[in-house]
Amino acid sequence: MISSRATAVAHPNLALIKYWGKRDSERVLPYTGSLSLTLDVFPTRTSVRLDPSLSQDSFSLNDAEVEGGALERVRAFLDLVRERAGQRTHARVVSQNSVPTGAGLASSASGFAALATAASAAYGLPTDTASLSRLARRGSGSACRSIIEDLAVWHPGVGHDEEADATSFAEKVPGPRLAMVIAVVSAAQKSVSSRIAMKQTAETSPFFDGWVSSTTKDLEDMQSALAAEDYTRVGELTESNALRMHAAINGNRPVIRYLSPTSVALFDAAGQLRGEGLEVYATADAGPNVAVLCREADLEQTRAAFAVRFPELELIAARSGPGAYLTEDA
Ligand code: 2P0
Repeated sequence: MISSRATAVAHPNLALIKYWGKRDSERVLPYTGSLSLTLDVFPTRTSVRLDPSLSQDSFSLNDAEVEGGALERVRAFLDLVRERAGQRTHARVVSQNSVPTGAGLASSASGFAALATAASAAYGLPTDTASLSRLARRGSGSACRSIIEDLAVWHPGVGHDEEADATSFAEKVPGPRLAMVIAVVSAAQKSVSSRIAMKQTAETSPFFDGWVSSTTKDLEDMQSALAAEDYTRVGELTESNALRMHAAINGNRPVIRYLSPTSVALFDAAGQLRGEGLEVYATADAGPNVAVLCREADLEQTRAAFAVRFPELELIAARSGPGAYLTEDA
């Protein structure tokens, strides 16, 4: 049924096997598959209301009107939705996002997952998870994984162009109960966006080919480890894949180095805690914040262990979260 207004909620995800590099920028098709945990913290709530009186889409985020590049990205996304729906009516988009924007905590993932879900319902597009995931991907690659609850694998898609577009989406995979402690090293906007940095890695880093081939293998191994509920192997692959992504990024020109001395100290602390019998593993996205992977049963102990070692840092405990869902209008 077509309703002219819909509201959706989505949560961020953090990748255990990272997405870094697009083989098709227009369709947001990655060089490799990736795999993530959707979290139960920092939801984004977005409503889309069709309004025939509007000559352009408008977008407010956390009660402030958005202009510039972020607005253009939302408009381009809604243009795609309208093209698919055969409609021309513009929309008012109102979003509340509780993740610190640009802090390397994947605000674009929850944002475009919520927008894809609300816009699909408002414009009458299919709302099954595969269709929503394919659509969310066009807004931001990692958003396709936030459509899915818990553990999600994003398939890179088969072939090129339309065939690849149709086959690149995320779906749920089984695995053990996982959780994360996110150490907020800096809540500031990152210096270079993922979108720009990953393009530079593909174009300039001599390590990019190695990143692609080893991540393809890491993803296969990760899916086997998750299916076998082999937590140790899951953790080892998670930490190693993250460091390989940063190694590839460190080969960029002009230079980018996302990890700070505190980030590196957090990786060291994870290794020390493993030595003391608490099995935790570190990962980091395109910024200095570090997420520490643990068994869900160890979440409070993990947070406490990092609070003792890093009393100055904000530590966020996150469990497995839900996929994107439609909700009542606010
Ligand atoms: C990931 N990241 O797998 C990786 C790890 C950051 C580091 O997906 O250009 O915001 O919108 O497709 O999804 C961040 O990239 O990039 C990201 P676009 P996106 O989570």
